[in-house]
Amino acid sequence: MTDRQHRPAIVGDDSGPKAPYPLRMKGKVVKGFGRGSAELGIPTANLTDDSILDLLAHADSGIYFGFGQVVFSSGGEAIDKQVHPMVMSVGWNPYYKNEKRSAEVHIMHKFHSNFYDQELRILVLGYVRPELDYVSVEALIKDINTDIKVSEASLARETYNAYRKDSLFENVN
Ligand code: ADP
Ligand code: RBF
Ligand code: MG
Repeated sequence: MTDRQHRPAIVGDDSGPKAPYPLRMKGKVVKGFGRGSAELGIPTANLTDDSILDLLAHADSGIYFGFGQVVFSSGGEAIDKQVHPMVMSVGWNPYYKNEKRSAEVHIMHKFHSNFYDQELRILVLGYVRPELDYVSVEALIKDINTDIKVSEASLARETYNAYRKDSLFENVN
């Protein structure tokens, strides 16, 4: 259906996030639909339903950008505590015809392992685009990869990058 050729390389006001952003949330990472890595090659962490209630109340369906941090309760990456750029999809996944609105987060970082059951903290700083239906899974993957580039470029501005030090995040160095 949709195959948009032209997309802006950067989104959000240069002077920094505008209301209702920043939106903050934290929750436990739970199992999703098992499609992210398997079909798209892009893992997306799902949060528990209760941790996204506030987000769903403020955010339309669509794609958002910001920063995320996994707070590992134990194990090898426990000392990592890094804050990474992230993209988040909020909605019904029209391409897959889901029956429940959900939020899933792809973090732009190569983790050594899965982090189910760990705490994920998410700071949403802006909106990228509406949720779309696609002719093919390839077209969806192409747009997600553009979302990742657009989000990284948007977050690199100092007015956004400064939010890495937000009080939401633990032990930021
Ligand atoms: P599910 O359907 O259970 O969400 P996915 O195939 O979408 O499964 O994979 C998501 C899981 O992969 C996350 O819950 C997390 O444990 C792990 N993961 C590893 N690296 C990342 C990453 N960079 N971003 C998001 N999740 C990741
Ligand atoms: N699903 C859609 O049906 N339409 C979209 O426009 C869409 N955009 C996405 C953008 C990003 C950045 C991510 C991470 C996911 C997006 N998805 C979209 C969700 C995708 O269908 C989902 O990750 C897989 O179904 C795995 O649950
Ligand atoms: Mg997923």
